[in-house]
Amino acid sequence: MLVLHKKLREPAVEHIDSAMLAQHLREGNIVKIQSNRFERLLEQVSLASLKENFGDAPIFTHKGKQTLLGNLVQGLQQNPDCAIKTWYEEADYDDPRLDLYGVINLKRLEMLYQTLPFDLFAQWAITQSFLWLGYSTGSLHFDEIDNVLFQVKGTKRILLFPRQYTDVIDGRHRPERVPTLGFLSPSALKTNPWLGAVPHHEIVLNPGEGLVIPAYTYHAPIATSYNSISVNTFLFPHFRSKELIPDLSQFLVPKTNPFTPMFYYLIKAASWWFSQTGRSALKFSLYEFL
Ligand SMILES: O=C(O)CCC(=O)C(=O)O
Repeated sequence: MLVLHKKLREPAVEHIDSAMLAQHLREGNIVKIQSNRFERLLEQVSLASLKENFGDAPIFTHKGKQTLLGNLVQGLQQNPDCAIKTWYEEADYDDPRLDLYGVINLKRLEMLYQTLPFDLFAQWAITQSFLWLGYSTGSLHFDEIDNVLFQVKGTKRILLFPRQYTDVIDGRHRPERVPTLGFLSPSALKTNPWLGAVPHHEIVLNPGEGLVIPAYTYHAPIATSYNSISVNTFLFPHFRSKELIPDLSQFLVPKTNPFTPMFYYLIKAASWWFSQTGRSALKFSLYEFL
């Protein structure tokens, strides 16, 4: 008989510097952090200020539609009480929150991009930062890249499986046969019982708190307030900058993730193109690499 829903303790909050961040990522540690380096972002960002200063910016919703950031903020302000589901309840793909959940590369919001703590990330070859707005749906996935997720406004609950369980669960970017929402519901556990059997963290993020999420760690963030705004930064290590072509291991090892290959030179070229033209040249799924 499998042991269901084994919860790990919430990690203690740490104040980290760049060296500690690198160490945690090397060791694959999930760490809750507090850092005053994000203070300018905390001061400057709210739903109202985003609408006022960046209302015309193009943002992608979780259903893959492009809309204006101002419209998404308005949708959130008009729907502040969407029922919050957990990973344990049945849910369906018509959930209205999928339309009220968007992501945008922070470079499109230049003024905010400049407030990022670049010294914290100085030892990585490339960083890409994204702003997550609204009702994060709690869908389960991992990224192939190390990540720091920082809560700017509102609250978020994140479920994470330590990455030694990644292959046990499935090993793909999004586990197959697992619903986008409610992946710990009784029906979902019938299709993938490992999700209920392996231990996980449930971590609450309040404004000013962040999470270190090592590459390949399955995680599922749920926004627990309509005004949730987070900024994450993907950290591309120097050793991968030698790659001239996408990571071919994804084709050799069928279980790795085909959706987030490392294209070091393509990302470099896309960044240059964006700096010259203001236009994007590289997009995977909802992510524009700028
Ligand atoms: O906060 C969110 O809604 C999604 C963030 C996320 O999945 C990530 O940073 O990898």
